[in-house]
Amino acid sequence: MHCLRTTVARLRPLTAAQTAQSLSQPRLLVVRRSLRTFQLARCLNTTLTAEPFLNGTSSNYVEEMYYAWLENPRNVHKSWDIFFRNVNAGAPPGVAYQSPPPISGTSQGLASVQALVGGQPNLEKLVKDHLAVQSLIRAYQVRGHHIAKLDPLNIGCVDFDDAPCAVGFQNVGLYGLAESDLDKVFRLPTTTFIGGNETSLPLREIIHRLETAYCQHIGVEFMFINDVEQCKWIRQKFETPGIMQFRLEEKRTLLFRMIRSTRFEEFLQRKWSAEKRFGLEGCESLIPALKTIIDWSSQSGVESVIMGMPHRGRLNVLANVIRKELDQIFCQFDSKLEAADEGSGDVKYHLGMYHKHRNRVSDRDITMSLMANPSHLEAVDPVVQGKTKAEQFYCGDTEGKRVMSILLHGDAAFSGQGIVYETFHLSDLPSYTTHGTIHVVVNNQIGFTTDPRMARSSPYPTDVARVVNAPIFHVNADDPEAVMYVCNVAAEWRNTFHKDVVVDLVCYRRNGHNEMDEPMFTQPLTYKLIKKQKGVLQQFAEKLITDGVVTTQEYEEEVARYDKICEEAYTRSKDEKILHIKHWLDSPWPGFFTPEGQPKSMSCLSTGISEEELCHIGNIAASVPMEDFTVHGGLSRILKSRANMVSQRVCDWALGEYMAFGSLLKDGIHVRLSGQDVERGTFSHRHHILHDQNVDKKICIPMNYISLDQAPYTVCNSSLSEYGVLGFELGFAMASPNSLVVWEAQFGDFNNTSQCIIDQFISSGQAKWVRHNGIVMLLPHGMEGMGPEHSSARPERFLQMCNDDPDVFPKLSEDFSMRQLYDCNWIIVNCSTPANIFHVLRRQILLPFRKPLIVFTPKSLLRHPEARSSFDDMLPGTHFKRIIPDVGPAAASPEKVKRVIFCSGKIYYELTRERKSRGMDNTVVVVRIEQLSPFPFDLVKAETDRYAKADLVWCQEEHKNQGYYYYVNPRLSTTINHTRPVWYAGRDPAAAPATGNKQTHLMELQRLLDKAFDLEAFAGKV
Ligand SMILES: Cc1ncc(C[n+]2csc(CCOP(=O)(O)OP(=O)(O)O)c2C)c(N)n1
Ligand SMILES: [Mg+2]
Repeated sequence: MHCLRTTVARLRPLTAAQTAQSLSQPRLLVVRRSLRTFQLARCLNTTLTAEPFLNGTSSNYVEEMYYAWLENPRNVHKSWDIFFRNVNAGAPPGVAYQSPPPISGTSQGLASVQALVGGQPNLEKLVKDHLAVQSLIRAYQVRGHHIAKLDPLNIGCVDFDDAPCAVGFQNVGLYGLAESDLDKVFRLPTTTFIGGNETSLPLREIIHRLETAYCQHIGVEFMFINDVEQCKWIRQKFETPGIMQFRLEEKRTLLFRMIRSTRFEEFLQRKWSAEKRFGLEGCESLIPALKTIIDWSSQSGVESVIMGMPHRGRLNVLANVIRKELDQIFCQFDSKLEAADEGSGDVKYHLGMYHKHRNRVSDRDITMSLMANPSHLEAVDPVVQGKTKAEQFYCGDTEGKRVMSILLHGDAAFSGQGIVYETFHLSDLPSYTTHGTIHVVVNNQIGFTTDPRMARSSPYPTDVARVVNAPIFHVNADDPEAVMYVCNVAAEWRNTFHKDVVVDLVCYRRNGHNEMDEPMFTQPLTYKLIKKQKGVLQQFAEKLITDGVVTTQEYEEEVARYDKICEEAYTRSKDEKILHIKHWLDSPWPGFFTPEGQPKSMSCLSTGISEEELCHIGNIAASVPMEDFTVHGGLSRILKSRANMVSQRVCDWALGEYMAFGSLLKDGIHVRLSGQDVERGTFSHRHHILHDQNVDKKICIPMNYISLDQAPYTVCNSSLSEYGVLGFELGFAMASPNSLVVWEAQFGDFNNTSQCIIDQFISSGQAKWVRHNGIVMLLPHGMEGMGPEHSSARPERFLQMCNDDPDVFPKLSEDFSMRQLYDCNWIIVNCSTPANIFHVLRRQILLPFRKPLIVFTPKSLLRHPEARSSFDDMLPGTHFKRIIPDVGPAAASPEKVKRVIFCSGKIYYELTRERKSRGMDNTVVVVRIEQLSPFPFDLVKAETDRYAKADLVWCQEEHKNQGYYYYVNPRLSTTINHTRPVWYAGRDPAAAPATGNKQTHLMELQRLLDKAFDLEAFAGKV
C-alpha cells in the first residue's frame, strides 16, 4: 500500500517544561479591557522566587494562577487566594503560604482534590500534576487537529513528521501523570472551556472532552494567533460541552441542501456523460457550507456577497448558491447555441454572475456575485477583494458589515500560487482591507494528477493563511453537520473580528480531474478506496433516517422533487437558442449604458476646464490647507514652485496630473491612486500626502480640500506586490464606471510580475466577458542610463496585444476616433506634455464607455524645463492630442521638408535639441504620436500627406526588437499605402532592455540621433 499516504498522525506531548517556557514568553494579556502587561507578573515573581516551594517550572503555573486570581479571586482555590493576598501585602518568603481551609461547598470534585492532596497537602506534587494537566490541555488545543479524523478516506495526506505529538489516555505518562491519576479531579485552568459550568473534572473526563472538541471530524488550528481574546473565543466555540448541536429543522435543511448538491451533479452526469464539468463529487458538502455562511452573514446584516472560485463545482455553485436558473445553465451544454453579443463564450467555467434574491433563512434581500475568472487559478482572488472594497466604499460600509467576500480554492492551487499569499497580505491594510474574507478550500487531496506530497512542503494546503493569523478550521467533508458547524463559526468569526478565516473541507475527488480523465493511471490505490467509499449524501441520509430526523419516504420524495425540477428545466433549456453573454455579467453598471448595452453617445465632451478651476486646483496643490502644520523645508520649496507655475499659467507633469484628479473630484468622481510609494511618488514629484514634521501620523491631503461637495480622494501606498495590487485595483474599477482607478508601477518593468492580470483580465476581459473596465496603469518608462532593470515598461508587449489590424487602413468617419476607442481592447499612450496627461486622464471618465488605459509615464521629463504646458492647452474646448504635429519653421514650408521623424515620448526632446544644434529646423519635422493604440491613422495620414516628398523615419530610444517599432512600422506603411519606406533610427536589437553602462548609453543615444538626422543615412537602401 505504499502508494497510499500512510502517515500515522503521531502526537508528541508538549512537555510541562515546554508549556512553562511558552507561557513565560513576554506577552500582553487583556483583562476586563484593561491592558495588563507581563511586567506585573514579573514584579510578583520577584517576591515569589524566594518562596521555598517554587522552582522555575512551577512558578509559571503560579503565574497563570496569579492572572486568574487578578481577574477574579474566586477563579482560584481559597489557598491560592490567601497566598496571593499575603504576597501582595508584602509577606516575607515562607510566610505567605498558609494551609488551605477545609474544602467546603457541594462540589464532589473539590472533595476529590482534597483526597488528592490529603490532609497534609503536598503542594509541589499538586502543582506538578496540575501543570501536567494544563500541558495536556494545551497539547490538545495546539495539536489536537493532528489526530482529528479529518480525512474521509483515512489515507493521511498530512505529514506531521516534524511535529508529532501524543495525547490520550494511553499517553498520560508522557506528561508525568500516571494511569492512576485518571480518576483524580483537577481544577481546570482558565484557558479552557471544557468544564462548562464545572471548574474541576476528573482527568479521564478532561481527556474525553478534549478528544470530543479537538479530535473528531473538526481540526481547529488557531493557537498560533497572537491575540488572547481571539484564541479564547475559538476555544469557547469548540470546547464548550454540547455546543455542536442542531435543531431538527436545521438538520433537515442540511439534508435537502445535500440532496440538491448531489443530485445536480448526478443529473448533469446522466444527461451529458461525455462533457467535462469539473464536478463536485466527493465534496458535495461545499454547497451547504457556502449556504450556511451566506445565511449566517445575511442574518447579521450582510447585503452583498462577492465570490471568486475555480472550476471545481462551479456549475453547482451557480445553480444552488447563486441561484442561476437551471435552464440557463443546462443550455450551455448545447453546442448549437448561438452567441447574441460579443464575448468569447466560455460560460460554463469562466463567466461570472450577479443575482439578487431573498434569503429564506434571514428573510432579507441578498445580492450574490460570482466573478468571471480566467483559467489561471487564484488570479481572481485580488480582483474579488478589490470589487468588495469598492462596494464597501460606495455604500459607506467602513467595517465590512454589509458587503463581504468569499473565496474558494483548490488545495493544490491554494498552496502553490503566490497570489494567494499576496492577497492575504492585503487583508489588513487600511486601504485594501475588506474586513475579513471567508476562504473555503475544496481540499480533495489532489491537484489534477499530483499528490499533495509532491505539491507542497507544508503539512496542510492552508498553512499560507497563518501569516495573517487567520484561524483554520479543518473539517471532514463527509460529516455535513461538522461542516455546517465550522461554517457558522467562520461566519461569526468574520462578523466579530472582521478578519480572514479559512474553512478547509477535507474531501476527495470521486472522478478524474474532469469527467473524461482516468484517475487510476496515477492514483490507483487511492481510487480503489474512493470506489468503495459511500457517497456523503447516502451516509448522511441513513444517519438522519436512523436518528428519526426524516423518514425514508420524506427523503425519497425530496430527491424526486429536485430531480423533477431539473427535468423541467432541462426541457425548457432546449428552447434556448441564443446565448446572451450579457446575462452573465458579474458587475452590471445600471444606467451607464442603454438598456441594449450600448454607449449612450459616441462623442466625448472637451476635457478642458476653466482658467478659474485650473488656478483653484493649482493653488490647492501649492498649499497646506491645515492649520498648525509643519511641512518639510524642501517640500515648502516644491509647493512654492507650484504656486509660481500657477501664477505663470503653466503646469509641470505633477501639476497636470493634479489638475486632472482635482477637477474630476470636484465633479464628484472618486479618484483612487494606488501602488508602491505613490503618495509621495517614486520620483518625489507628487507629494499628495503631506506629513507634519513634528507630530507623528499627522498628515494632510490637500486634494481633499478642493470643494465641500467633492468626491473623496484615495491615494494609498500599497504592499510590495504588483500581481495582488493591480488585480485589486482592477476589481475596484469593476464595481463602478464613475471613478478613476489608477495603479502605478514603481518602475514600469515591474508590471511583468502582474502579467497574469494584464493578459487574462485587462487586455482581454471585455472580449471574453463583455465587461468594460476603465483602469489606468501608469508605467514609468524611459532610457535614461539607469541600467537594464529600471528602463523599460515593455511597450512592445502591450502593443503586441492590441486588437487593431496593422494592415487595414480603417474607414474614416466623423466619429472615427471615438469608434476606434470603442472597438479597441485598450488604449496605449505615451504623453510628452503635462496637458496631454491631464486630458487623457479626464477622458477616461468623460468617455461614454470604459477601456483600460496604459500610460508610459516619464521620469526625467517630470522636471524637464521644456516639458511644461500652458493653461491655454487645458482650457474648455481643448482635447487630448492623439498626435502632436510639428509647429516649427519646417511645418510652415512643408515642401522644403526632407524628413519626417515620427516618435513617441521623451525622445522628442532629445530629437528637437539635436535638430536645433544641427541647424536643421527647416528641413526636418518631428511628429509625436501620443496615442499609440488605437493607432491614429487619420492624423498620421494628414502628416504624411502634408510632407508627401519627405523621408519617413520612425525614431525610438528603445532597442529595435522592443519599444514601438514593430507596432508602428506596419501601420505607418499601411497609412501611406506602402508608397514610401519607413526607416528606422533607434538602438539595435538586444536581449536586455538597456545597457548598464552610462557611457555606452550616451554613445548609443548619440548614434541613433546621428542616424535620425543624417539625411543620407538611408540613401540607396530599399
Ligand atoms: C495558474 C494555473 N496553473 C495551472 C493550471 C492547470 N490546472 C488546472 S486545474 C489544476 C489542478 C488544480 O488542483 P486543485 O487546486 O487542488 O483543484 P482541484 O482540481 O483538485 O479541485 C491545474 C494544475 C491552471 N489552471 N492555472
Ligand atoms: Mg485538489
